Amino acid sequence: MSKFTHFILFSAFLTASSAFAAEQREIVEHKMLMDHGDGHLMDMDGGMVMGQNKDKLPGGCNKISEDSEITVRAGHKYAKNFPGTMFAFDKQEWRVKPCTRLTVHFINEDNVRHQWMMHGLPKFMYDKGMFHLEVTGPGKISGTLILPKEDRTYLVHCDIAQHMEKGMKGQLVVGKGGGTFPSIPGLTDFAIPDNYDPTQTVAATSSVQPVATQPVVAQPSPASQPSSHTGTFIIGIALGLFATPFLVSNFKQRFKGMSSKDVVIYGASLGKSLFDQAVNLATSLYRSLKK
Ligand SMILES: [Cu+2]
Repeated sequence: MSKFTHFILFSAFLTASSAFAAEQREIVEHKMLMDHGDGHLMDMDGGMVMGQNKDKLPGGCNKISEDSEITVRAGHKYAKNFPGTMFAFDKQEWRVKPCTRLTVHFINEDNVRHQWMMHGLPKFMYDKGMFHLEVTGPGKISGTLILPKEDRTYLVHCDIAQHMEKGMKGQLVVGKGGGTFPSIPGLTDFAIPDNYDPTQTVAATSSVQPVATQPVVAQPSPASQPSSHTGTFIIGIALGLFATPFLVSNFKQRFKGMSSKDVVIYGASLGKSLFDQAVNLATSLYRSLKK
């Protein structure tokens, strides 16, 4: 190989390896957390655990049924699996037995803040019924809680503005669970389904009950009330059909014996007055029809 070929190959290698290094951002593990009491731990680098509970048994649990660990990854790249989303967890559902002591290792692979926030826990044990892991990424944080005895499905989401709406949502099922949540990517139907089919818009508008949050319903549907544009259009076509033969014979008579120059001058002035008359006629006709 020539020196030049070597140079090209070496440059290509450098470019590829630096791009790879940029993709593989280092995950910082947040281990040195300050304990603020009541299960609230945090550090000064964007790591936080709320609702940590390693030993208090929820009512109905005589003992810890089992120790379990899950690793949850959060990041923009996991949204690729779900069209229309921007953020996601690597999984959308986790299942544990009642009275499990669960340790969650939460890895945020993005350069922004993400959370793994659980709702609906008994409030006498967990402040606001929440267990909450948060890390400004890229980083890893771990926390532990003990789940109640009841079969129940708990909402898990990231509470940073718009992250849940854009896909970062899941559910933790204890035992047999109880119900499910809408709009969990790949798992449950969206609460408000997207409709990209223009032919279905009319049907959807007439069948769906009016909802304040759907502005499309506020417009009158074409079937129940013809729009003013349609009315004007029909009058225009009718005028054109009736007026054309009349105008043609009229012009033939007027232009008899005139030179071409005279025709142009006459036509220009006639054109304007005809146009004005047509507009007046159409307007009055439309008004009378509308009454
Ligand atoms: Cu987030």
